[in-house]
This record gives sequence, C-alpha cells and structure tokens, in this order.
Amino acid sequence: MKHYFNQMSRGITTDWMLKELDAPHEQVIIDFENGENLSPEFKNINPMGKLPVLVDDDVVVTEVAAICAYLADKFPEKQLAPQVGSAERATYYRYLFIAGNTIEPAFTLAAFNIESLDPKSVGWGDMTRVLATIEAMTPRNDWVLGEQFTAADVVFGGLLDFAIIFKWYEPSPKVMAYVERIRQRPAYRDTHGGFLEMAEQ
Ligand SMILES: N[C@@H](CCC(=O)N[C@@H](CS)C(=O)NCC(=O)O)C(=O)O
Repeated sequence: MKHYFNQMSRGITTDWMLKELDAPHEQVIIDFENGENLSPEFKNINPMGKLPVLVDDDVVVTEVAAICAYLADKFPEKQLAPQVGSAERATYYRYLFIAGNTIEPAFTLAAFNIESLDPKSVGWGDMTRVLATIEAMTPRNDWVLGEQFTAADVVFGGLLDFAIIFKWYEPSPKVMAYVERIRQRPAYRDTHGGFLEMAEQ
C-alpha cells in the first residue's frame, strides 16, 4: 500500500490509523510547497489534489474517514471495526460520517466567521447544534463503542483533537477527557510529532 502523506495535513490521522494497525505501507511524501499535490500525476490519483490518499494495488481511497474504515476492514484481526450488520456497526458509521459531513464544515465556517447560513438548509446546522451533538456523542469513559477502540475514535476523536489544537472551540471537561485518552495512545504519540507539542502547550 502507498500512503500519500504530508506531516502538515489531515494525513496525520490516516498515518495514526496505519500505526494503530501496524500496517505495512510505503509513505509517499507530497510536497505542498512545490505544488506536488496539484501536479497532473497526483491529480490522476486524486482529482481533488488533496491528501491523504491510500493506494492499495488498483484501489484508490481518498477521504480520511473512508481510508480509516477501509484499513480497519482490511485488517479484521486488529479489531478496529465492529462486525458488519451489528448494532455497533451502525453507531460506528454514525461517528465516521458525522465527522467530515457535519462537524468539520461547521468548525471550518466558524473559523472563517461565516455563520449566517440558514441552519435548516445547511447539513451541519449551526455551531450550537454541532456543539450539543459533540457533547452528547462523546463517551464519558473509554471509547465511542465502549471498551473497544475503533476507527471511529481515530476519525471522531482525531477531529476533536485537531479542533482543540487549532483553538476552533473550547471543549467541555468531558470532551477534553476523551481527547486526553486519545492523546495517550502510543500510536497517536508516535505519529503526531509537532501536533503533540502544540497539544501539550
Ligand atoms: N475531505 C478531505 C479533506 C482533505 C484536505 O482538505 N486535505 C488538505 C490538507 S489537510 C489538502 O490536501 N490541501 C491541499 C490543497 O487543497 O491544495 C479528507 O477528509 O481527506
């Protein structure tokens, strides 16, 4: 597998996922400064010109949540995904999808001071609804599926961690405690380098 990556990108999350799985892969560094992500060769792989990307033989996977979910299913023995068809699987999907579809757009727009969109029409509602949802969905103990840590924690927890590091919002004690548990994971610590220093400031 090839993981197209840059340390200063959302690829940090898929890198962490690869580490959680101890998955053999080739790390392909894409240089944003030189515009490598916008080169015809790279856009042939991902027309969005964005990282991260995972290439597994003929399979191209883009989008952080899709890559994490794909990897969890590829290495079932590592038990980072609940069984297909189970109730836990439904919850798992919910956390995987809400991160990129709902939480991230709300945070991003708020960071750019764009908050005047009609919450009834936009899929992410508004920050009030999103923060209430984060609070409700964040586990008080362990992980989103209880004792089993899964790719849903990498995606959902990783996004909350990212949002806290970049001061997109002020977490509640419950959310902060969950993110602290995330930050203690050896695979998170091995892959977060400069982000870890920013997180611990
Ligand atoms: N929705 C995408 C977002 C990917 C994304 O925005 N990647 C940024 C880095 S964090 C990127 O590649 N930016 C370079 C560019 O757009 O030119 C995902 O979840 O993977």
